[in-house]
This record gives sequence, structure tokens and C-alpha cells, in this order.
Amino acid sequence: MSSFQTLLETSLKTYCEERFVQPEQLTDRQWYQFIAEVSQQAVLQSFPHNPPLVSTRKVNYLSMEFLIGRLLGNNLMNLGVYDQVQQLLAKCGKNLVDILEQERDPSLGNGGLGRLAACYLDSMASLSQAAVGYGLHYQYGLFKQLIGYHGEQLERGDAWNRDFYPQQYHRADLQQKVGFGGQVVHLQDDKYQWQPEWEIFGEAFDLPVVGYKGVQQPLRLWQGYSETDFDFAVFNDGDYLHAESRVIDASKLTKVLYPNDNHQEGKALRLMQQYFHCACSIADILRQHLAQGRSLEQLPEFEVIQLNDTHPAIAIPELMRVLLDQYELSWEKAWSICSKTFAYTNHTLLPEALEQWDQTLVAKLLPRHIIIIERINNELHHLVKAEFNEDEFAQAWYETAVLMDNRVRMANLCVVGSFAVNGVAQIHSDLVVSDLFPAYARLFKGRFHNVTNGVTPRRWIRQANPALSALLDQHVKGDWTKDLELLRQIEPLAKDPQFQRAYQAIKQQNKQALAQVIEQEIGLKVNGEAIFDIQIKRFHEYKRQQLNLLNIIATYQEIKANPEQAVVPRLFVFAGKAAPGYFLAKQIIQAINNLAATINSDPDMQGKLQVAFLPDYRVSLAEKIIPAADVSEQISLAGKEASGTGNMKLALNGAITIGTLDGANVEIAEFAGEENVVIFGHTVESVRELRANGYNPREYYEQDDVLRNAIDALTDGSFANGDQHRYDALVDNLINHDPFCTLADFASYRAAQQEIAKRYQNQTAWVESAILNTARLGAFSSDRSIRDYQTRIWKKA
Ligand code: C3B
Repeated sequence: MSSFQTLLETSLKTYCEERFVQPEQLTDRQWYQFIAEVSQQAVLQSFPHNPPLVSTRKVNYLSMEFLIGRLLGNNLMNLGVYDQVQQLLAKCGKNLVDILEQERDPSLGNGGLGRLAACYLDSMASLSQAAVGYGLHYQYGLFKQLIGYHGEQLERGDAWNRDFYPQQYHRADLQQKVGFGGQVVHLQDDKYQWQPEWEIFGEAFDLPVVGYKGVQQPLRLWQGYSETDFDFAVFNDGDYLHAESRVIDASKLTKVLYPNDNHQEGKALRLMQQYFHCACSIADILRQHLAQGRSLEQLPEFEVIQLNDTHPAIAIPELMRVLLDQYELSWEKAWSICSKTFAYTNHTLLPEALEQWDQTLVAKLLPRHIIIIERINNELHHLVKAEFNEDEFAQAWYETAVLMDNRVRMANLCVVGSFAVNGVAQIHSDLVVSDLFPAYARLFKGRFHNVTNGVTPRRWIRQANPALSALLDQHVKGDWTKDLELLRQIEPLAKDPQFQRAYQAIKQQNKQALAQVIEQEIGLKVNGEAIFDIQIKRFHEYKRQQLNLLNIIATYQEIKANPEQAVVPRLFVFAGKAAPGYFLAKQIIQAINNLAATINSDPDMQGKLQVAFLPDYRVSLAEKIIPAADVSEQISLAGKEASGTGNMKLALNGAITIGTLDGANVEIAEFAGEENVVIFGHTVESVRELRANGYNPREYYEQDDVLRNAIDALTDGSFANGDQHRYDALVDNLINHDPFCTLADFASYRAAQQEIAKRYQNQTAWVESAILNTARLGAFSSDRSIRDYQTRIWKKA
């Protein structure tokens, strides 16, 4: 008997004896708790067998978000004990999948950025890359989404770990102290002393990340607490105060995750969260580094601090502060260490997401840091002066300055303070250089890189799609779970009728399972024969759910007008949240729900067209939707989606992408083969041209009857219980502004959708394409991304 089997059986005996019950009498919740405890013991016991770590630097991954999803199932699988636990449960009449449903998703992230961080933790642990994830232990994660009576989004708090979350350890030994406000005394020359106004304690909670047959490493999350409150009254000269209460309970610092994705709100409390996160993490990194008998000068040799977007940018002046004030290094020495330690990943070009903080606010909250930032800015000024001639200087400085117009530009701070900067898909990395940071690219040659995002095959294939995994196990030699490129072996089977049938049967079975979820969640019985057309992601104008919406309206109108015409049945599935303050995105959600209500109850649509909006999109729901997708909607305006990662998960699970040439779609099309995706719409270049010629969406509205009729249906009360004004803001925005060129891409999108319907009718060719998507997209494993980081960025300094 394996040692795990022994552990499992003896622990069960004890667990039951303590509760005076037989195993058969345990509740699902008790089973969950029991398995969580045993898996922890298993993790601890296998710890001494950790494989040796690779020889790159240790990675300290700083991120304000980690959207890890449920841990237990994943950990059992990565430990290699999933089947044993399942068998034990089966003996007691229980199903492991049901028990795992007991776990709540820790929703410590908004969307792609946070989920990417989670995939990277999994891959680093699986590849034995030494790493610690540093984040915040929000009491409330991202809100829970409900859909109200009128189809509108409602938000509820999500206290994810309040009563029951057994997978975390309070690390009382790792407490930190973080200062805010106060004054700085200038002692002499470079010497300053910061006397903060308040101090907050940071407590650490570790969540174990178990790699696939790999190491266990912590995700370390900081939570604030203090005996005293802040008095915001001392800040009473800033505009930013108006929206905030004057006194904030310090323990509320990490109470809630800001629910914005790709958008900065500029609230003081958010800046405090960012600093708190960075100060605790930097102190912890230095503590561990020095505890190993290493010197400060050796920091870049052994550690890298990877900044996940600009949210942890303040870590740069914080490390400087510690080196200068605490360890009394010279500016030159401190900067030399610092600028070889940080690396920055840019995840967006959207101007509203590029963080800039009010300089006055930064000076009030972090008076020492602003002095350091000013010095960084001054040094940069010399560099820019030296590189650019007189004619070029003004423009170059305008682009590169860290301080400008009383703003602290965090992306610029990151570029200056890092030894490497990367974008997250090739097209995005190119735009980072050409559009966002051209002057920097000239100033800091060799600093800019690309690392295309990836997704972990453990969660997104092995765990989410067990049937497909079993088929792959049968036909692929070697362990594809840790080397996804091995999936190439099934390429020759794409035309094999027997393999096609097996692959198709799995998709059908997954569609049935999703149909059940849809019925449970929203009471809609769906046509399992329809094309399952899926758009799952945050709601944002640039992601253009409104384009999908308009096409559905047009399709509805077409079927209404031609009731006899044959239709390829289609089920449109949406899921995603909108930021609570993002009015237009919420209108789009509401319009989809109202459209769904009309279409789903119209007898003329029976068996032809259905729309399902699944509330409360989260990792565990994504795991149920993705394996069932036939079509993957990746329809952002070209140049706006940095990469996307849902596109990779869906394609690997055999969905055909309908997409623009944006983000990683470009690479997906290259790998899958252009004939196995459907590309439409303007390109980055043609969008530029469109705008240069003065884009006027109204012209499209006036000239395209199909488009006009679709938009008009939003103002005639058809999808609003007769209310003709419900979507005024949305419609006005589309016809008169349309910042994401929805109208310009409508005709081409509609043609692409017709192409999808046509292709679907030839099932043999469709399945072949789907198989080729699975076979050829192994490069989108996050293991490949991590290897790219290792060779391009994290190599020894
Ligand atoms: C997202 C981008 O919008 C996605 O294109 C990208 O795939 C992921 O990051 C991961 O790189 N992103 C986000 O979720 N939140 C931000 N603030 C910025 C980017």
C-alpha cells in the first residue's frame, strides 16, 4: 500500500472517531474538510522530496491580484493522488467532483491579469522555478454578481474565507510594519529620515501552490491590521478626499479588492493598498535574502522582482528607501542593485488603465518616496538630454518623464527602474515599443522583450476536461500535461474518422453537461445540437460584447422576417462581470439579458436561436463552460486586447476562434493555421487609417440597413419591456462616438458569423479543425511562457 493510501485510511479513521460517526455519515462539507487536511499532510510529507530548483534567480512575483480558483482538486491532481481519493469516496457512496464543489473560489482578482498570475504560479512550481507569489489577503474578493428583475447586474460582497477556508496558514512569524504619512527630516546630503504618521501591521497568510509533480511554494498574502485608526482629516486639502470617509479603520486597508479591470480609479485607499503590498513584500524578500548569509549587493544575482503591471510599481522607490535609509547605501550603489532586480510586465495600452497618481497625494502619503521619485526623475532628465538632440528633446521628455503635470506616471517609473520590460503577446510587445514607449526604446536598447502569455494545461485541460484528457492520454506518448507540445502527435489523427468520432462525442458530452448547468442556473433548457457560441470575459467596451449583441439582434430580426428559411441553430452564451461604476458595460449586460428573455420565449426561435447569460463568472464556472464551446468569441478592436488568455483555453479545448487580429489571436491563427480560425475586422493599421480619415460611426448606421435595424431595436422598447430610453446612453455612444469602432466592424463580423454557420454544417471538416486547434496550440502552455521568462529575463544577472 502506498504511503498516501495509509495516510488516507488512518486519517479517515481518526477523523470519524473524533466525531463519533461512520464514514458513510459524513456530510459533504466534512468530507471536503477531511480531504483538505489530508492533502495538506501529503504536501508536507512530500516536501523533503522536492526536486532541485533550477538555476535562474528566485522569482518574487508581485501582483495585486491572484485569481487562483479552487485549490483542492488541483492540488490532489498535482500530488498524483486524485484517483486514490476518488476511489475511497466511491466506496463510501460519494463522488469527489461533488465534494470539490464545496470549496469557494477565492476571488482575489478581476480577470485576465489575476488569472495569468495564478497560471504562472502553477507553472513555476511545476518547473521547479523557485518562486514566491506576493499579494493581498482581501477580506472581500471580487463581488458576486446577480442578475436583477430587469436584467441588470447587482453586486453582493464575497467574504470568500469567512467561515470555511481550510487551505491557508497564518504566518504569525512574518509580521511587518508599514508607515504612512508624516514628515521627512533632511539630515545631510543624501541622508533623510522618514517619521511616519501612522503604522499598520501586515500579517501574512500562505496558500500552498502545489506544482505538477513539482515543488510546493507559497502564495503569500498580506492583510492589514492596527490598533488605531487613520485620521484622514490631516489630508483635508485634496480632492481625492471627497469620496472617502475621513477616518478609515486601518484593518479595513485590505478589506476589499478594487473591482476595476483595465481602469484606474485613483482612490487614496488603493494607493495605500499598493504601498502596503509592496512594503511588506520587499521587507520579506530582503529578510529571506539576508538570512541566507548573502549581501545586499548580491540581491540581483539571486532574486528578481517581477512587477505584474504597474500596480506594484511603488516597490521600486520602496527598495531604494530601504537601501538608502535603513542600510545607508549610497544612491549609486542602491540604484545599481535596484535597477538590476526589477522586471516589469506591461499588460495594457489603454490610457485609462495606465496608472498615474496625483503627485500631491503621493507626497502626503509617502513623503520619503516622492523625494526618491524626484531624484529618479532628475537622473532620467540627464539621460534623455544626453541621448536626444535639441529638436527631439521636448517630445522625448514628454514621453519619458516620471513626473509630469503633478502626476506620477507609474509605467514610466517601472520602465526606468527595471532591467527588462515585456509585453504579453507579440503584437502587443511591438506596440509597446512603437506606440507607448518609442523614446524609451531608443534610450534603453535591449530592455524591451516579448513573452506571450500562456495557460496551465493542468487546470484548463486535465482538470476541466477529463474526457478529452483521457482521449489524449490514449493517443499521446509521454506526459502532455507537462509538455504540451506533445499534443502535436494527434495532428495526423485529425482526419481519422474514428478519432474524429471520439473527439466529437466528448464535445457533445461536455455540451450536455453545460446544458445542465445552464438549466440549473437560469432555468433555460437549451438545444444541445446548436452551435455553442461562447463569449466569457469581463464586460468592457473594448472587448465589444456589444458587437456580438448587435449581430444577435440582426439574426433574430432575420429569422423573424424569414420564418421558413433554414437556420443553423445557435446558442450564444455570455458570462462576465462589469465594474460596478462602469455604466455602459452594465447597460450591455442588461441589454443581453433582456434580449435573451425575448428570444428565449419567442416560439419562432424554437430550436434556432437561444441566448444564455450565466451570472457570476468565476474560475470554477469557466471550467464548466470552456470544454463545451464550439465557437470562441475574441472580438476586441485590434490593438486593444494585450493578449487574452481565454482565447487559448477555448482553442485548446477545441473551440474555433472567431476573432480580430488582436493580442494572442494573431499567434493562435499562426499556430492553428488560418483555415482553422475565422478572422475578421479592421487591423491595427486599418484602424489607424480609419481614424486618420475621421471615423464617423453614423455613416455606417445610415448606410447599413441591417445594422440600423439592429440598433433601432434598442430604442423601440423591444428589449426593455416597452421602455424606449433604457439604452439611450449605449445607443448614443455607438452612433455618435463608438470609440472601439463597433460599427466599422459590424458587416465583417456578420459575414464571419455566417462563415461559421456554413463551416459547422460540414461536421467532418469542423471536427478536423477543432482537433487541429488542440494539436497545434501546445505553445500556449504557461510552462512555455515561464521558460521564455527564464531564458529572456530571469537568467542570472
Ligand atoms: C489583462 C489584459 O487585458 C489581457 O489582454 C491579458 O491577457 C491579461 O491582462 C494578462 O496579460 N489585463 C487585466 O486583466 N487587467 C489590467 N489592469 C490590465 C490588463
